[in-house]
Amino acid sequence: MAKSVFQNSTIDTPSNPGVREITQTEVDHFRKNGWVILRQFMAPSSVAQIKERATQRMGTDPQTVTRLSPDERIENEYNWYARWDGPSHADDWIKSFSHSNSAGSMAAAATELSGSTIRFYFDHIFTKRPASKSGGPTPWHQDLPHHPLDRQGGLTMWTPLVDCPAEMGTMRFLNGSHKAGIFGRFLNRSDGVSLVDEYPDVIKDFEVSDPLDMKVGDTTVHNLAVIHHAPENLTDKPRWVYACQWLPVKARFTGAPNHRTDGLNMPIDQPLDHPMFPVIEVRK
Ligand SMILES: O=C(O)CCC(=O)C(=O)O
Repeated sequence: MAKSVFQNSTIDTPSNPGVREITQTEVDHFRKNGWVILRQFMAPSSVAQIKERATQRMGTDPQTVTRLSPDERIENEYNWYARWDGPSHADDWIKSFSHSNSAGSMAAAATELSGSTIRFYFDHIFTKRPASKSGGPTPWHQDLPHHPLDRQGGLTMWTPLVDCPAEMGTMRFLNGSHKAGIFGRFLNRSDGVSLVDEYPDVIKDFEVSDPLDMKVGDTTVHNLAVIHHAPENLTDKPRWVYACQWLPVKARFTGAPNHRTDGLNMPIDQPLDHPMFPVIEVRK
């Protein structure tokens, strides 16, 4: 069980960040399966803070927003979701939350799960539309091939900002598939081919995790190399999610194109030492 859940539902500062500590059982599940669900990981008040800021920025009928201007909303790049990329770079409260180095914080949990000092890589808020409005499935894929990183060990924390029953499209994982190697790029393919279409044996080799019903405050964490997908959103409401990615500090930049690293002039083959990607050393 969790060492501590929240004593004070208003905790929302970096020194009191509204995230509980994680348990060894959770670490063991993550290392074995490549993913874990952290029940009641975030204080509902923290989730509410993020949701409120997201709604202000993206609207109640959420639209994709850019970093160019704090007010601008644009046509969704992909029909099935709307996104706010990098809220931590635009909103001080979200930054204080995501960059906290307290003993109970996202960074502390990422450090425990990865077994390494970690670097904040990015965060984003995205909503998947109802299937009736094009909110289709996210295809089977691994995250790592989409990033300019030379190694495994990174992880994503995925936190719904609303209660998210399985039919809203919570993720499914192939248990243990983070140890199977790298299969290629399958997100945003124009031919609709997914990893499982091209490598059907993975479904036989690795068990599919059970559907997850998630409540506000629950978070799934997955290794960037685990094979996963999310079914379509079968409800009539948008599925709001806050996701944050963390890297092992030793990961090095390959120079492959990526909108989050393009133009930052980071040297190839070096760690991603840039103010956008700070190393977060957790306070003991
Ligand atoms: O939210 C989704 O539909 C998919 C998210 C995902 O694949 C990820 O965060 O790696």
